[in-house]
Amino acid sequence: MRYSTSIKRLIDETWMMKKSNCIQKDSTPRKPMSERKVAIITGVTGQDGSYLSELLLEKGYEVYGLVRRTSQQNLGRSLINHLMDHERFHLINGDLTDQSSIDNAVQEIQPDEFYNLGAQSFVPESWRSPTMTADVTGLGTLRCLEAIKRVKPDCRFYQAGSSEQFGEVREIPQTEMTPFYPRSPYGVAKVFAYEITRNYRESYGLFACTGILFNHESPRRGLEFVTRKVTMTVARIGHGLDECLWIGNVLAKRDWGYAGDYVEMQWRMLQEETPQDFVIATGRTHSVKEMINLSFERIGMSLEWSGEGVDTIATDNNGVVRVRTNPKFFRPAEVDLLIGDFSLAAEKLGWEPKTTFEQLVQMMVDSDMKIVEEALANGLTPPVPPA
Ligand code: NDP
Ligand code: GDR
Repeated sequence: MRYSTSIKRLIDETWMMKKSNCIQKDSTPRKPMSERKVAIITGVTGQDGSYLSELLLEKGYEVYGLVRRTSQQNLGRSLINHLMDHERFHLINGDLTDQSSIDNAVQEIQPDEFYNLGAQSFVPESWRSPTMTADVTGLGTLRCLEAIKRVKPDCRFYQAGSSEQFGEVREIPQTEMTPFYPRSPYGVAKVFAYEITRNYRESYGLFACTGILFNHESPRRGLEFVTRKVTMTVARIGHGLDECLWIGNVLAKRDWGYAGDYVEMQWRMLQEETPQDFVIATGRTHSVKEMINLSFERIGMSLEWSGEGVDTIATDNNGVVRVRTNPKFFRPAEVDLLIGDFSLAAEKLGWEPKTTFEQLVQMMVDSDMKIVEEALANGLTPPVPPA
């Protein structure tokens, strides 16, 4: 059975609002307006944008989130609904494909810091919509830099780079010096964004840098990404709503961290004396299969795996098939062994990841179990990951 997107979002909203009530009350010591830092965040409605907004508000910033105009204003903004009443949180309309809207935002807001988190960020979509991905994820960065160069050249700029830039990796683990070899139109767009950010730093002296972030997940992750797809489906199976998880390549490996730990680094990079690019990662890698095993274990099921490639399945203790493979979730080209070396960030920024992979998976399963439970208790339809 399929449920409408609006109902799914409503459930997410209810859950997020309950979880984040404390943030609505502004307990931050007041600073005079002139001393307050002002930040623009693109991609504010996404996973990282919502966490970064909370962080900057806690630090006393005035935060402006750039959002795309939609005909139904509240749909798609569930991750920031709990911030809407905060007196230092504002939205401004704009689109990364539109230079004027970014120019206008920078002109109007005169930001001290600009975090470019907006992107078409789903890798498989980048094969279906390569031109749009290049426009938003690649050229969008150039448009932000142009606006800053022309209107507010002392504004500090953070670019959301990606481990997908490494793709077919040239060395293991990957550092700030590892050459790029992207394997998807998304990865290619991120390489352009990285290079143009470096180029504007070197050509115009802008304080512009890229965080090359490895996969980071959370209960706010989009349902199409593998971790959240797994944890939400496991929660649905745990409540008897589904029987089985349909998945792609379970041998794929990723260096998975917790988004809450990573946004701190986005901020810290802009507080440095000089702009510099950093790899942010955990230095550990796990397969999709391990991630699935841990998720099922959290609801008391252990899995037995058999078969290979598209014939891979996993059964539970009672012989019920709980995982099946669908070739449509395989990619035209996979990336190799992505493992990030975050020693530069550790040395210069005093950073290390706090949340382990096991804690992350448990946090996500528990959160999705709760979302499903609350939806059912309130007669609502629980979220379904996209098929
Ligand atoms: P999400 O997919 O959750 O969020 C993407 C955001 O970009 C949404 O707010 C979306 O807005 C916005 N957006 C999309 N198209 C446009 C556009 N044309 N104009 C303005 N905004 C747009 O991403 P994450 O929060 O997970 O990631 C944040 C950034 O970090 C992205 O750039 C991503 O590529 C990058 N990254 C993420 C990693 C991860 O593991 N999460 C790892 C490495 C890099 P809307 O709600 O309107 O769709
Ligand atoms: P990724 O994340 O492509 O690394 O990009 P995703 O969670 O989509 O895939 C991770 C790995 O899991 C394998 N996989 C599946 N993936 C999805 N989505 N659905 C499935 O059913 C499935 N089965 C197996 C994939 O093949 C892949 O190997 C994320 C995004 O946040 C990017 O924006 C970011 O830049 C990178 O992380 C770092």
